[in-house]
Amino acid sequence: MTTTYAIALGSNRPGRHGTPADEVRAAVAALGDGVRGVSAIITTAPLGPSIRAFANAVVLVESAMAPPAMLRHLKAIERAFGRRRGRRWGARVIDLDIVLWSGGRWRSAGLVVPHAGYATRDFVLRPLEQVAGAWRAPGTGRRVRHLAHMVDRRRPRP
Ligand code: PH2
Ligand code: MG
Ligand code: MG
Repeated sequence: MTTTYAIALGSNRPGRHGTPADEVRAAVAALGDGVRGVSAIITTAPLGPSIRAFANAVVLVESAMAPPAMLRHLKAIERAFGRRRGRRWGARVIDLDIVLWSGGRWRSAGLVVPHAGYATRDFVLRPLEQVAGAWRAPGTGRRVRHLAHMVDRRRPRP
């Protein structure tokens, strides 16, 4: 049986593929055949201690893998891109996070789905809305597009 994952991608450090946006594009390619939808790549202000702006995107990936296997797959891609374990939320060449899964909720060692912070992060919700606006987030009963509009309203405008 195949399931669908929404995977958030982020980069705020150049790597061997080029700029952070190039790293995000290369990571989408590395996700391969299962990719079903790709958002725009947006530039976002860092949340947390990092100084450099992020390139962020979200893709939908169809896969028969269970969440722990998908997590291992994403970590292997991160390592192949030169990601090193470092300070929490430090600058990174690529970050691949499972945000939502069509199977609903999952909880095991080191993995919680839906992603703990996504519902309040505009850098996840804005691209997520582009590929999965009608998806209902478990727990909230709200559609992704509704969550995206809620963070939008909270964001201060110039
Ligand atoms: N990821 C983080 C911490 N802060 N900020 C932005 N703008 N984009 C991210 O992807 C991001 C972040 C932890 O993974
Ligand atoms: Mg992350
Ligand atoms: Mg991560």
